[in-house]
Amino acid sequence: MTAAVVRTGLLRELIEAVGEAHVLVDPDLTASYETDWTGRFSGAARCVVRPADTAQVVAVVRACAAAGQPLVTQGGNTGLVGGGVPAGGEVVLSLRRLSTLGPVDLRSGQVTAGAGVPLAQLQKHVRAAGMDFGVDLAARDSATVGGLVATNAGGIRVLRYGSMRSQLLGAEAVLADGSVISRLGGLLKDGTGYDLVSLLAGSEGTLGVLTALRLRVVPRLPAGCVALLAMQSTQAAVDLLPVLRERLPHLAAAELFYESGLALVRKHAGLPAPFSEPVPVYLLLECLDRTDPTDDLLAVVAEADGLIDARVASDAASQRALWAYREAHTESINAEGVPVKLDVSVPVADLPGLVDALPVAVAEVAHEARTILFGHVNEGNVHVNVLDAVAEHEQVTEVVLRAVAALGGSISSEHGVGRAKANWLHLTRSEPEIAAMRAVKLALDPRGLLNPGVLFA
Ligand code: 2HG
Ligand code: ZN
Repeated sequence: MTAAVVRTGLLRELIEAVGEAHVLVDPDLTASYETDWTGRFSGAARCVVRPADTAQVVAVVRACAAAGQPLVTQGGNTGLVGGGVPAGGEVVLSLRRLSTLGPVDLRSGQVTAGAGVPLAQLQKHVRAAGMDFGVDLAARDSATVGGLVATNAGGIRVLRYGSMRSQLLGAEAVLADGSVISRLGGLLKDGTGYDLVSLLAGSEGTLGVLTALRLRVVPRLPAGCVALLAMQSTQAAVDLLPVLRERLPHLAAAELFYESGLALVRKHAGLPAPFSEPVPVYLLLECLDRTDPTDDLLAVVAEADGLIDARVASDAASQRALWAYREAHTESINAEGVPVKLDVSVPVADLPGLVDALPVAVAEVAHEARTILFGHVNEGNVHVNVLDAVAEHEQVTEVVLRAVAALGGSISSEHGVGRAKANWLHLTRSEPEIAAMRAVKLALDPRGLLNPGVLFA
């Protein structure tokens, strides 16, 4: 720490709040907090503060409020919309040290987790108690529970258990003035006024700092089966959904990807081709149950219209091998270059049309661009990753999000709005809706100190 830095009053107060070792100002130490996972968003932090508990978060928020100092809250820094890194000059409030895990309460089917607990650690903890957690996603080792709630993350099990908000039964949060809301009792019924906990889910750090979460756990389903289907078209994959819903009550995931993404996954993760020939569409299905669901899944696969080929895996290692084709997409794309990432959803009937239209629309505004699509088919959720187009990111964002809005879709399905899409919020939220959201923001954070520039431009 330099003498010039020590002189300012705020830094002295932050050091008093969390200890000198946890106020980082050395650029070598702050760097990993200042750039997002994709490498697209970055800004210099005034400093990085690492509180150990809620009382320390309160002290940090109070000190920043007194100094009029903006804050950016950060969990595992796996966000994809620039919502957890500074734009320049903010204090980064890293919550990774809030890593307490309470006992799994089997009577209520609930657990309390600190905001900084990584998803994989929560899963391990809950599974050790014979239960499971309803949300899973590829960034599980780093993504923290607080960040997942703040962005209302979805992932690969939404069709079975819903998004993060659906797992949330209570929360503790520090508001912009340093006051604390604590609703961790896990009441399943509570009709006393506004649902503040639910409001904080998906608020992207703009309304308060989530410090602990009360979460639902789900039964552990030990018997699984995974199938990778080579399909003739996206339409054929979408047309299969009613059959899956009717005949596979144990369906836990339905994921879509294409040759363009698979080629990058094979190149960067070194995986063999899943089938003898490239095919138009890959559909990955997973069933989870108490007893082996393989026969049911096989029967559905055998009769699927539009099927070219299929691989079915019942043992854990072969299941992981099939999942790798889907889960390695994000890292493989980033290994190729910094992508423009747009996470969108449309009514599922419109998904095939969107998938056909997007690469054409993107090519018109970014001639060298490579558009890679993949996603969660049941929710009509497509991850649009555009490589070689960072210079044209505005135009690319504009054409993609307008196409989605024209179909009545959402410009942010599960990653949040962040800084990346704040300028386009009006495309799928009406003026009265945005006015209501701004009114809430103004009431809870009148000086705009929490995650400025996130959600609202
Ligand atoms: C996924 O589904 C994540 O794997 C990341 O939501 C998507 O990298 C992406 O665009
Ligand atoms: Zn996703």
